[in-house]
Amino acid sequence: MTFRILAMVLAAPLLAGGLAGPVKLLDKNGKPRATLKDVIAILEPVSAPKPILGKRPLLRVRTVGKRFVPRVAWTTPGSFVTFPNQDSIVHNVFSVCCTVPFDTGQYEPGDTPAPIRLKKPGLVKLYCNVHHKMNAFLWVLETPYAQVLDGKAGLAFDGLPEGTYRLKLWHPETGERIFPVTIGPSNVRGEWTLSANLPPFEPHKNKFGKDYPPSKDEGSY
Ligand SMILES: [Cu+2]
Repeated sequence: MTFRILAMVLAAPLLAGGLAGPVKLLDKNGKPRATLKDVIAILEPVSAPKPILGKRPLLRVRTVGKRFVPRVAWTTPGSFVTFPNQDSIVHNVFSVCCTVPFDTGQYEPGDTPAPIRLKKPGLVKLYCNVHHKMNAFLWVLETPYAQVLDGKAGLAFDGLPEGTYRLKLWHPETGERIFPVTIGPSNVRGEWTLSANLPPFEPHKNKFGKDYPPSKDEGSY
């Protein structure tokens, strides 16, 4: 082993254990939902070493069947997102608050607007100016430890440096819950519960700050 490689190995943070366990998403009546769709788990280092963040690959949030797919996604500051239109109708993606206001303008089926650079960390709420009930949520994160839990399993992180972290669990209908976590030399198991007590759809204005006009097909979402 050359001196240079040895120095790199010694400089690398000590990889310790992982964090894993089930997450429950309870409805208002207390019953667990069948899936964890749209739950995101974010692990933010507190005393643990802060990893170097790289740019992530271009994130594609598609418009399909008058929905954003995926509805919850994440990336890092400086990375790009775009919105391929895979529907047979026009869309107009926009965000007015808070980290990155933008407006793709109306665009046709098959088109993909120019990628948008996400400069600042935070939660970007995505809407469509044509379809009131289209919404999606894009987390811009200063940690690489994040996963969207789209299924029945809980969360599972591994290769985590030792130290303390803040585990943030979020869903559009629960908001954010934060749990302190300590990662040591072995794997840590946990169990976490979220309760959906927010409305499934948050009313909002269009990109002009006005109410959406009544739509003939509102009931078809
Ligand atoms: Cu639309």
